Amino acid sequence: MKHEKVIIIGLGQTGISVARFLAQKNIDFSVCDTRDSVTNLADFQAEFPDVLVCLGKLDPELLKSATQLIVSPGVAISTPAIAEAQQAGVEIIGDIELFVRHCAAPIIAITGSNGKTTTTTLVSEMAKASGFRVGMGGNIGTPALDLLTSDYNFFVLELSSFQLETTTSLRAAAAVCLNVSDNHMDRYNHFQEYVAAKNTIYHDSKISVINLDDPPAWETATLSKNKIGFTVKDPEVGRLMRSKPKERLLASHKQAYRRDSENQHCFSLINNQLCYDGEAWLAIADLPIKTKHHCANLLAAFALGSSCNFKKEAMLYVATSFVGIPHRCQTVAEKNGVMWINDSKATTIAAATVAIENIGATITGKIILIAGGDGKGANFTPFAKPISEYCRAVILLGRDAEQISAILPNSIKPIFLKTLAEAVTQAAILAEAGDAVLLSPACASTDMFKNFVERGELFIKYVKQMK
Ligand code: UMA
Repeated sequence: MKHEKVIIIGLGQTGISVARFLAQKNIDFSVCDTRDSVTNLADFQAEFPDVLVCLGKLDPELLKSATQLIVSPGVAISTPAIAEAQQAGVEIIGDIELFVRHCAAPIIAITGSNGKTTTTTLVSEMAKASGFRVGMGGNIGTPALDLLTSDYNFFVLELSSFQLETTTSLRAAAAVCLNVSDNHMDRYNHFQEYVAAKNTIYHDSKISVINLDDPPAWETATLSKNKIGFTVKDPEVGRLMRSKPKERLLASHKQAYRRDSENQHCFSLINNQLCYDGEAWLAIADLPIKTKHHCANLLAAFALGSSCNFKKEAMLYVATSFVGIPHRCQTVAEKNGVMWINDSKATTIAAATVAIENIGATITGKIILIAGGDGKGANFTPFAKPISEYCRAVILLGRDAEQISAILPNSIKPIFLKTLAEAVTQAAILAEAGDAVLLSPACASTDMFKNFVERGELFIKYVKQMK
């Protein structure tokens, strides 16, 4: 038998959580990172003085000598040295796979191109309000393995497509893929490959929660026996659940709800009320955030919570008191009749589009948009529509500024600037009473900032400094 040899790939947050976990289990490991230098190397070596760390190009022979590679989400498993090792029989997993192999409590798993952080937070708050001890983590920030040190009733995990690619045994108690739109096209050959990665969240899940408005997001879920759908577009679906329980949801959603399913229900919007199988739970008027996009996240959270026996009153309490999370359409200031909104977390065109449409529809004036950064290979063409509908001016920053400028309508002349501070100053000059200045970059931040949090915090700082 080959002696166990584990190599961790990546020395970011994930790699360190894996290292700590393995050390605790007395399992030997070494670490590789494809970068020539990593900022936390000294700290890592102080904590793990005996561990071999290799930086720079991955050595295929070294990887092939391992029995298992634990690959961080930021590293593609299609990287030639990793793919070669896999072909040679080395097991390739990620931190989430390691987590599920060692976790005893049920997992609520959430993915999607947009809304996953909000929904994960909502579900976690609903679990707490229902009296459960809950560990929240994954892509949302706390690496999943760091949660295993405490005793929880539930784990609520936000999972990225990268994390799902290296996870085969998830078996969630309840799972949802909220939606799928063009994202991370620098990591995938085509959209379908990205959709497939997202949909693996449903494999062997006990209950699959399905967005009936977004067919790519429910492809694999149709195989599950127990399903709860949600829709903000089709009130008929909700009504049907009440009136014809035996023939629930046929017609338009035939594929999502197979007739042989054992258990199928639906959360929907009917006459501005959030409903369960056609019965009103809550009015939109009672929510602090009233956008359709937020309602969709709430309906998904209700569906996940209901499938895990959360208390209805607890879920309603969280829904009516939730005011949003930082860096997501966060109102930072109102000055001279102009709203200043920080949506730094919008790293995709779809997320920025939702923000532009939601905000554009509620203000009397127009939007001054600050966008740009690392577009991750996305095609910006669909970004033209929301911009031409709702924006007065577009200020562009970062690596892919030129690419965004290429899709702008003729009526909008792009303003290219070098720093976020300059962008805020320029936006203040352009904005008129009734307008909103919106930082919603549609791009990742890493070409100019440490992360989207730093980008958002700097935006807030510059706005607050303005007279
Ligand atoms: N990197 C290399 N070579 C390596 C290792 C990493 O170049 O050998 C680069 C990556 O390409 C990336 C950066 O280093 O640019 C960080 O990658 P990582 O895998 O080390 O990241 P972690 O620090 O472990 O953070 C990861 C998630 N990051 C990514 O998936 C890129 C974090 O999600 C997550 O919070 C954390 O694990 C804990 O689970 C962030 C993210 O941007 C928020 N996620 C993407 C998204 O939401 O769109 C998927």
